Amino acid sequence: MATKSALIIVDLQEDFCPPNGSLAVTGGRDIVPIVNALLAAPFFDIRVATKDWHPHDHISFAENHPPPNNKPFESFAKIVNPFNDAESYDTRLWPVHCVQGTPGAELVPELDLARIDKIVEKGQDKRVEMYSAFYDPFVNPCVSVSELRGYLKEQKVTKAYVVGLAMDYCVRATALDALKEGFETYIIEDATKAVDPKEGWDKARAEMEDTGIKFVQSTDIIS
Ligand code: VGL
Ligand code: ZN
Repeated sequence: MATKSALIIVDLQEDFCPPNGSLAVTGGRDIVPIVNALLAAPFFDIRVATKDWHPHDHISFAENHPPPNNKPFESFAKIVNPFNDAESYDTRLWPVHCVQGTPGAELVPELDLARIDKIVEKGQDKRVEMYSAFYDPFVNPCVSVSELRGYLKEQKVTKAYVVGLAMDYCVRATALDALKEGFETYIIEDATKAVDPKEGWDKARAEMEDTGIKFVQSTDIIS
């Protein structure tokens, strides 16, 4: 089968970037020149950007939970599958971020949008967290599915190169699901940043490498 490579730019949105993002990832905006260089590389056949795209009453927002367990970055909430109360997970709560239609939800304006073939929105269902740009973590049944899988399969993509924000949350989850969906999956290491650049980065990197995700540098692609 012919190789077809997709660049998947995860959540490169204002709310994840300094100086004003509500959930700013340290150095988040610094990856934009590298991502733009990757967007310009003939190496890729398909270029996708994802957007975290939450309703104001999303379950991941700390302020939508009663005290005392409603501290952004610290508190956790239990999320139960609305279709199956035997399935649940604990999830970290965040400041309000990437609310549909707000300036914080916009892709950063420095991004070379003209080269992007497809924008995929995710996280619209208020009942579930959705770090992965493919689907939410519930399986029995899954609650929210984005357009990403269908689009990549329709385009006959075989390799997925994942970049963007944040390495230890949405980049990680998207890459793990890309691998699960049968794509040969890569992280371009210098084109992502972590919420927790120390333990978060190391833990996510080790886990991804263990499952078979490969780590490369942008200079391996743009030469
Ligand atoms: C993300 C936390 C909450 C991400 C999204 O894009 O990594 N992190 N929502
Ligand atoms: Zn989010």
